[in-house]
Amino acid sequence: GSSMTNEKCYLTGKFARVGLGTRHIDYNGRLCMSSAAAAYTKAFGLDRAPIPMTDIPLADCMLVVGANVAECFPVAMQWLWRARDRGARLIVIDPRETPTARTADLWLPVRPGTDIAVLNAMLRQVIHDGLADEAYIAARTVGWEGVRATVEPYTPEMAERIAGVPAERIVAAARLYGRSATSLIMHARGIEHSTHGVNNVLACINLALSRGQVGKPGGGTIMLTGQGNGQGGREMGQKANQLPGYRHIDVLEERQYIADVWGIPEPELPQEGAAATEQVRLMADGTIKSCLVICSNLMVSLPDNAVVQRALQHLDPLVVIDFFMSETAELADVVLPGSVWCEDEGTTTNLEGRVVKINQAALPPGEARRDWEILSDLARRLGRGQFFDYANPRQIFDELRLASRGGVSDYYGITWEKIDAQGGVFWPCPTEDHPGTPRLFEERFGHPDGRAKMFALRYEPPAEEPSDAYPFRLTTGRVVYHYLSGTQTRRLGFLNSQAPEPWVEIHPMMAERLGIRDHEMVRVRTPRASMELQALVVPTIRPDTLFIPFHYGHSGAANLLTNPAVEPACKIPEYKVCAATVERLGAAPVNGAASPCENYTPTSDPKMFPYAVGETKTPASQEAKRF
Ligand SMILES: Nc1nc2c(c(=O)[nH]1)N[C@H]1C(S)=C(S)[C@@H](COP(=O)(O)OP(=O)(O)OC[C@H]3O[C@@H](n4cnc5c(=O)[nH]c(N)nc54)[C@H](O)[C@@H]3O)O[C@H]1N2
Ligand SMILES: Nc1nc2c(c(=O)[nH]1)N[C@H]1C(S)=C(S)[C@@H](COP(=O)(O)OP(=O)(O)OC[C@H]3O[C@@H](n4cnc5c(=O)[nH]c(N)nc54)[C@H](O)[C@@H]3O)O[C@H]1N2
Ligand SMILES: [Mo]
Repeated sequence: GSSMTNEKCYLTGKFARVGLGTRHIDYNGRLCMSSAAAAYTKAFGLDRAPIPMTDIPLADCMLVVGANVAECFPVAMQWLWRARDRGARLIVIDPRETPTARTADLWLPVRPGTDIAVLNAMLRQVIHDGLADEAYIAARTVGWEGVRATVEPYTPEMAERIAGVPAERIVAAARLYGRSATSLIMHARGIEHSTHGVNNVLACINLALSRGQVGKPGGGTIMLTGQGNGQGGREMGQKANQLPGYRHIDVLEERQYIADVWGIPEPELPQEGAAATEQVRLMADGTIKSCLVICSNLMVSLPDNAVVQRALQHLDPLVVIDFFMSETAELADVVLPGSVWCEDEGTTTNLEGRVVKINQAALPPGEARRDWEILSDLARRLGRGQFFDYANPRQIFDELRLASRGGVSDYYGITWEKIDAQGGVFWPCPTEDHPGTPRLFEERFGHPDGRAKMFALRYEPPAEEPSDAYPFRLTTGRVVYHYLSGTQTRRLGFLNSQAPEPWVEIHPMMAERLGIRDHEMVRVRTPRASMELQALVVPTIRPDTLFIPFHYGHSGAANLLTNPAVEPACKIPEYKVCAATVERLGAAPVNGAASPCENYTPTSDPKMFPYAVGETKTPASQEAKRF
């Protein structure tokens, strides 16, 4: 899990490979933003946000793609407000009018799963308006000719047909973005939780590169990283294909380096294992016989829940290390009470790539123990104690510094003292006298030739498209009140009273067509399962789209419904779109009946587009802050 400190993430990877000797270890970032990580590695040769958050106010235009910034990134939101106070323009691409979209100059309510069409059309418009930065493109990128040719057919009208966003709005967005001296694209899970997640992110990067923005203060792209340690968690070697320092598990020299740090012969170091989404299948068919889960609640977070439950019940034993009795712990043979971040010392790496220090504020209560002590003791019982002889987390950190040395994410020059003295240190930081690297790519990108790569991308539909039986597109995600699988927030009085159970958001027009009233119980069905929940009739969602928050367990888990299809390379699930239908409880199923979405053209719907293009809302900060 990436909610753990770097020290714990590092130890988990080492425990699997050295303590247990298994190649099957993976982490929950696979479910989070592994597509963005893959895209940044492909395009830039390095997977980290290129600029710090303090750069955001330098932007003249912010394009937010598939991110609910206000509800999910309140810290980053402060910087967004500062940019707005300076008059920066804001464009939001999201099927829902989120609190951030509500304050935007332009909202593009995209049909879930179709962003590439809009992004390609915006790039085409930038080119046609003569706004592409040819000098930058020639000097700093490769692949431009292919990109230019591929986006040419993506007229605004074609994008409108695919994505359901009016052509004039796409043109307006391209011009607002393209004419700004400094422009910043921020993206999150709305485009990354997709079977085309890698390409979706690459389409954002193409656009930013075409305007010469990447490597410039306040410009380029930022991936809004999820989880407490979403960035550090993917650099420490918890990933099926990766060793600490972002080293590759299939490159001999990199294996040899880590084997030396760990004091084992290289051939003993296991090879690449299965991704989390594949492990489920291997558990179900008996290939994987037992499992240790630390810091993840798979019964809520993995897609197509019924299959996950069957897979976990196959295991002997299933062991869970958690500080709360999660839905996954309920199925376990053994539950070991572990530690919350504030019961331990260590570091995390935030969404900027800044390594920060966490200090212990409390002791683990009762029989609970620190996670690193539990793992070290387990290793001892397995006869591998000599590799896990740590007196405290600082010793683990010092070892991980060494393990990351010379790697892409080089922490070698970072010490706990330096973190305190500098208010955090940005990796790469190769030596103790190096100050760290807040801004990347100012001179060169991470690839050997120093250039960024652009990729020619075509729109391809999501794995599951609406049909007569399932006419809606269902998307899932977050609300401000709950955190991830909800284990930590569903027990907090105020948060729970605000959102005690899940609901489905539906547009008033569709609710009316289906005879559904606000707060009435409905049944949502997908080809996998059905669930009963309250309808929340809201004008802030596309009429052909439904939304369910995923923070709940058991019969309230949105992941009963979701599609287990994954992106072919990085294996991230398609949480953000599948086909669904909704009906009043008690109403007969309407299989085959006329689709409620039929004959509906959102682009000509005044309710969806209450204000005209050009009626911008900037500066809006005072009004906006009231959301
Ligand atoms: N309150 C709260 N904050 C959190 C979390 C939490 O659980 N609760 N979780 C943390 C974690 S781990 C993460 S990963 C982040 C996630 O942060 P976000 O990615 O911002 O959150 P999501 O709700 O998953 O999805 C973002 C938006 O994508 C939109 N969307 C859905 N489908 C599409 C699509 O096809 N295209 C586009 N353009 N948009 C689409 C949704 O309507 C939603 O508004 O938040 C972090 N912060
Ligand atoms: N349908 C749908 N599904 C989704 C998503 C979506 O948008 N839609 N989002 C996906 C995303 S972005 C993410 S990140 C995943 C998250 O999925 P998970 O990682 O499975 O969810 P968490 O709630 O973070 O689970 C962490 C568990 O570990 C415990 N825990 C937290 N910190 C620690 C620690 O330091 N030590 C130990 N031992 N335990 C700890 C918590 O109590 C909790 O039970 O869900 C994914 N699933
Ligand atoms: Mo996440």
